[in-house]
Amino acid sequence: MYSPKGLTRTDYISLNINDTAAFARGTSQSLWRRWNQLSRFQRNLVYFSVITICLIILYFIPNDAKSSIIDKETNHDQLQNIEKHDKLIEELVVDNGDQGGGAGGGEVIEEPEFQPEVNQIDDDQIGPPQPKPNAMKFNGPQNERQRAVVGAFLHSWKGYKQYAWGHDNLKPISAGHHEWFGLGLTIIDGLDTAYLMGLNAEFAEGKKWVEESLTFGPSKDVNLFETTIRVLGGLLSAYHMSGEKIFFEKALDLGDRLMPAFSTRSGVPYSDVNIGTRTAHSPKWGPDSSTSEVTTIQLEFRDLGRISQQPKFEQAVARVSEHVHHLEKYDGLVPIFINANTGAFREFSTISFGARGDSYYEYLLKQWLQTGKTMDFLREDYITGIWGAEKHLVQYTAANKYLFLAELTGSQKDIKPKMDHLTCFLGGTLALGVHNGLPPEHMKFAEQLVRTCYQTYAIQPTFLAPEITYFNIQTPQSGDANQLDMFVKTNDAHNLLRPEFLESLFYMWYLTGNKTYQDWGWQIFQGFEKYTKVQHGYTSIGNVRNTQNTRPRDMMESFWLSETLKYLYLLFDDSRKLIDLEKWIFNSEGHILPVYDS
Ligand code: DMJ
Repeated sequence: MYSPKGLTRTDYISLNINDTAAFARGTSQSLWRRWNQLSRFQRNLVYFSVITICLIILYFIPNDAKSSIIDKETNHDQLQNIEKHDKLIEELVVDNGDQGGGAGGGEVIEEPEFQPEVNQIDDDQIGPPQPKPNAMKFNGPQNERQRAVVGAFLHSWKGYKQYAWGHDNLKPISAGHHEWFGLGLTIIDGLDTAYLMGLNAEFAEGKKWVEESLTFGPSKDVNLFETTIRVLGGLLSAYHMSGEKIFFEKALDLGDRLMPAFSTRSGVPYSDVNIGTRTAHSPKWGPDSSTSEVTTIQLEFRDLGRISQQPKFEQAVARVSEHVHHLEKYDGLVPIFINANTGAFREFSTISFGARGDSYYEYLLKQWLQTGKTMDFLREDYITGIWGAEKHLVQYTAANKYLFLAELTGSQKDIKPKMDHLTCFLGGTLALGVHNGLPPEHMKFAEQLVRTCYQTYAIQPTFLAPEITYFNIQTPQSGDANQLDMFVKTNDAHNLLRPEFLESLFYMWYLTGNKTYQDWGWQIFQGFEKYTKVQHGYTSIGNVRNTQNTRPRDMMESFWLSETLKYLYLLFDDSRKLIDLEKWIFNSEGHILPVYDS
């Protein structure tokens, strides 16, 4: 019997004679008796009726009321984010209007009405941003050189469209295709370049393919880094430039599917992930991930996290950067392999600003810029890394004092006097840093490195650089006055249509206004036109050292469209205003992402 604490027996008796309570109890007891007397069928009938009535009531509550009950706050944040992004685009459109000249110069951009959508929220996924009111507007080529580059893009696109559409790469000689991940890499890498060049029809073709044919299942094993910089970066860039929602939706789907790569003990991702089955693993060739790969995914995942309002993307990659920040380094320099499970660098692995090391340094600077110069540890690590490079890697040729960055190998950190073409990105990155207030002496470093990289092209009869160059640093005992500064081994004499040096020339031109950089780029473009252009596109070649025997490889890499031709087009932008470097940042594949305040 119920006996409330603190009440006397007398109190209880007086309550017990309350008629209402007795009636209520009596009524409920009799209802219960009647319920027990019902047959099973009758009880089921009652259950069914009650459920049906509830469902009818729910159905007639207005949708708006439902969604505001679900998540008022989330929608508010999301809209704020969209407004901020729109403002950025708006400012850029105004900047481009200043260019004048050419078709459509200074046109007024029409703004479609902003239609916020609600009711797109489920457990894990906040609805994507809405169709954007502003798209960036470009007027197409403004001079002969830009027109020539657009011609190269169209020739490449045409061959790809005809013989390799939807596949990763074009084989421009045999008129076939090459598959790597099966993600239509050339389309996605080419989208924002087409947009930048004002090629609306080509952009629309690519968009249609993304809408109708780009799928990520059922089982696709991909490299996390390559897929992030090319596909995720390409989709995000296309979204920011065109405002077309489909690119955001695909990027969000892909980002989600790449996330299992981060499920390691250390948080350092595995190199490979199956985006269909959502499982991740180390590369087939060994237990470790490449240092540059795990540290060159941050710009893209951060951007995706910001525009989707899903912090998990940014958190995953920020954790990697913080982890690497805390690892012991060699005066800021990092070994090129890192283990995803232990989170430790592989002992005695090579130190290099070339393959597997390069973009670690690039993304330190660019992440700092992307986050409005608020993440100090990235800036510090970048400055320390450059200082380490000057101290340990910078070498000069004996004959003409050409500066280059050597590699350090083995436990003794022996100097290997070779430099990958990949290292030629660094001149542009250094210049970008100086432009943003980093040590002015970095500019001297940039100029010297750019001079050397130019030589790697200029000394070849094809005017195209090899993949790897070796340098003479010893003064010959014989006192040979004709000693060469650099030489190329047979196996390193290929040119894959790579962009790094043109990327640097673009930054040097944009940030200094020195036309020599444009002229150098034009000379190189002539080399590509003469020795890599074939019937259905442009091909990588096996030998830059002999114009009569270039050994075409029948392969057009997707970065030819996303980077090489884009940087050439921007290098020949006489206004130096097409892309505002205060507001946009280029990812490692040449895709364009917005700079945030923090
Ligand atoms: C591109 O995919 C990217 O630039 C990457 O960072 C390095 N390699 C190629 C181009 O050479």
